[in-house]
Amino acid sequence: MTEPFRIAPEFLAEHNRARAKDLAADYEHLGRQLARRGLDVERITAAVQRFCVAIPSWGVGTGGTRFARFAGPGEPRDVFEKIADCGTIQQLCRATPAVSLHIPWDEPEDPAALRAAAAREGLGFDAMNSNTFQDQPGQRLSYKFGSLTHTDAAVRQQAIEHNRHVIEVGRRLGSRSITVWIADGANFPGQQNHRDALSRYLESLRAIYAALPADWTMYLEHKLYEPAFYATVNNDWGTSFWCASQLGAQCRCLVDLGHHAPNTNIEMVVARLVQFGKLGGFHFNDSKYGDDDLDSGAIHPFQLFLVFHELVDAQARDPSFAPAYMLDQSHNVTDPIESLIGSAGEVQRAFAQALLVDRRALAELQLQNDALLAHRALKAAFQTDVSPILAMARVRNGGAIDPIAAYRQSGYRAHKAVERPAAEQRGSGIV
Ligand code: PSV
Ligand code: MN
Repeated sequence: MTEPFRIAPEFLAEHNRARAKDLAADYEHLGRQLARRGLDVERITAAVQRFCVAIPSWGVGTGGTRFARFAGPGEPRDVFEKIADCGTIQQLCRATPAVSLHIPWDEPEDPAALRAAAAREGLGFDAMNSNTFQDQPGQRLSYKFGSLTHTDAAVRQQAIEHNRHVIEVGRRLGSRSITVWIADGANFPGQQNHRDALSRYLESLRAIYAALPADWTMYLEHKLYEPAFYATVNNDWGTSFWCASQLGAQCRCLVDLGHHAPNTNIEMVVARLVQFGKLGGFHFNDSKYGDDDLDSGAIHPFQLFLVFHELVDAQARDPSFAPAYMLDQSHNVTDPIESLIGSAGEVQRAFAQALLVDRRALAELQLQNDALLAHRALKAAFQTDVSPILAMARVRNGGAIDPIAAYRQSGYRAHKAVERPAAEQRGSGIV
């Protein structure tokens, strides 16, 4: 059997060589502009070089809606091929060194072999994701009416055991966290007792929490609606915060940007969770109407910047503050690899822009109640084109100056289309 296609280091070096002069000029120009504002471009580039966002294992397969899924050519057919695609993303953008695995969609038969394959790609494992929102083939009891909050203790126990199993798989992969998202809720007023359902949720979470290794974190992911359209048990950050507080120090809240009502002030949700010591991580994506799972920064880049403004503020106050970042998107009409490379770049961009905020000047303007100039202080940072910083950070980390162009020119997808003849449709594409 021939070896699977990989992008050659020489190809990447040539790509960068052809663009190095222009990048140097743009970077130098931006550096001079920033210096006039009292900012050291090298310090910002170094921070961007350290910035990481994890890739979900399900993200490299083409997504779908409840209407259809249009499979792309050369899609990964198993978890090893998914790891290879994640390796390619990391090779080009150098901001995505970890994969967030979904069990059972990407359950490895041999976790040690998967861990070794990931290590060969320079990848580790980020948070594990459990799945009690679907019934799996051969599953004993159904989650149709809930999992961790089900009225039947036997169903709850089955969902608890699944989560404990996910922790065990994660331990063998070198992961140090689990994200729990449940779809439990109600479609009709009267269908569930809201208080009792939440009590059952907490009780089940306690049983999972008890199985957490001492160096692990458990993230609770809230979601306003869908698939439960009337009421979801863990529906908002307040509920999530209360549960995480009840459980203890190893439990924190995870904010998925798509899991809020339209127009929710998400940066304030972030600020509150940070202030209360319970902000654990993010699922980045973008949306126009609901949980659209569009590419990060595609619709609301200013909101993404404002979220990072809070995060950079949090880190300035507490250097140990280090939430877990992951992309959680569904790529329906694009090549998932291109979307993930682009999205990692957009998240990095928001981070870099937030580093440009003159925080001392902003604090002074806030004290003076100068609303207009305070706002403009944020806008000055947001409106700075930090692209040369992002490209320089990538290249210094060993990646591509223009990763999407490099990916297209490499012919990676065409090679995979030959190597990976279309398999039957898999459930893991539809997220
Ligand atoms: C739910 O909408 C969610 O955001 C959760 O993170 C799931 O694990 C993921 O999407 C995939 O369905
Ligand atoms: Mn999510």
